[in-house]
Amino acid sequence: MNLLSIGGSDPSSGAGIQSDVKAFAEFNAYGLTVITAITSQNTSSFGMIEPVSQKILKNQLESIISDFKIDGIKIGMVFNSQIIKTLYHQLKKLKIPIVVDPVLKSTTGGILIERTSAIDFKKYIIPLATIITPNKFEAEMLSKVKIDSKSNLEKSAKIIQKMGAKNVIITGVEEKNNRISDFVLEKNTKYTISGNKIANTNHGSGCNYSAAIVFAISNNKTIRESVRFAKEFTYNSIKNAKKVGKGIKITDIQKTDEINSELSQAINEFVRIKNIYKNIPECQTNFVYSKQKPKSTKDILGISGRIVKAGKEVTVAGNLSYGGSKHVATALLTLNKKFPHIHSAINLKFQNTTISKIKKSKMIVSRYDRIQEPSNVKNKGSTIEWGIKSAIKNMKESPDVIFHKGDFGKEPMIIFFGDTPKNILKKISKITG
Ligand code: PXL
Repeated sequence: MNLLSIGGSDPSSGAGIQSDVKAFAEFNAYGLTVITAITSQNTSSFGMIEPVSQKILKNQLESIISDFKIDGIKIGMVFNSQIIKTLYHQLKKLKIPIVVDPVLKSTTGGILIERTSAIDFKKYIIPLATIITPNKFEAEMLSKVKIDSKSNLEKSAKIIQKMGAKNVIITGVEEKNNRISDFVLEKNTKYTISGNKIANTNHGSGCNYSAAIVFAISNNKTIRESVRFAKEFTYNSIKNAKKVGKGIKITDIQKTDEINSELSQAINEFVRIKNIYKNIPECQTNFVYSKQKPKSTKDILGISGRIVKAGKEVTVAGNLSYGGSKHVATALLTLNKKFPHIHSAINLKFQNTTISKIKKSKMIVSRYDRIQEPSNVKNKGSTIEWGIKSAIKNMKESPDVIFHKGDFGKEPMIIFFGDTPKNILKKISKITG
């Protein structure tokens, strides 16, 4: 996928086209750029702005449009009327989703559009927008409505939609309880999507949001899905913001490592297995995946929370994090010491029918008996470590499954082990399929 960012250059790479190229790369999309203006700024202050000439702007657009299949366009900083009109004439004929991020001011105080160009911005740029993503301040400036109530929020969005934007998302509306929400006005519907707020001043979050929106919408996601995706992406980029310069932090993208993406994919597949709710124990399920040579449970990725069942529905409650699982991660850690190729594990509900299916499919099974647990171990609380050790003591080959039948007040349990989460899913298919 090729995405085009049209906007200003920010030499600190926190915002503008540099930030978009980073975001697009994170989505595995190819980032094209057309520069409207060059800013000089850092994390503390905003310096000069020099818009590019109409000639080179037009030439940049022609070069890119004539060569690449463009899947989506984001328009950020446009600065003046000459740029606005040139963009309009080049873009009006294209049938590509366009996201307009109506940036007016930088966090450090730079004015990103000339005052006298506001009318042209409304006349030429807003009608190009498949989606426009003003923050609360920008929505107030564009609509001239003070957003101090829910009805004024809607009123502001409606006024902007009337200017010609198909869909309006007013971002970053503060709520009570440390929540922050986006108000969405589509053609025939309106709704609010809220999320947790992180209180920190940063450079780049608005750009990340609109970059994520253009990626999602160009990927045929609905507006609602795109908003959810952009919100999550932006939240993570703020959470992971780095103090790179001497001033405010710059948003950064948390790279999802291979372990993370393989485990999340496997978890998504797991919860969709037909009737899998029957295999979720009372104490719920965790699914873990370890780095090479784990030294402690901190090297093992798990759900800080659980895979839970509610009726016949199985969902993930919590996020993936290293050290997120104690119990299943300790079981894996113990097994990995003897069988270093085993890196993944999941616990499921003990059922005699499951055990007989496991035996029938010729998987290697071992067990331990909690009743035999020495009292000094019981008091120290490392039952699982003791259990796994005793189950594998005499084994030459690593087991696919270890189970125990419980103890007074302790739920019986089955744990599957495998090289990778995918390998575990394959083993589970033998008891569910
Ligand atoms: O975040 C808005 C923005 C967009 N584009 C450029 C910027 C900024 C904020 O500083 O500098 C070039």
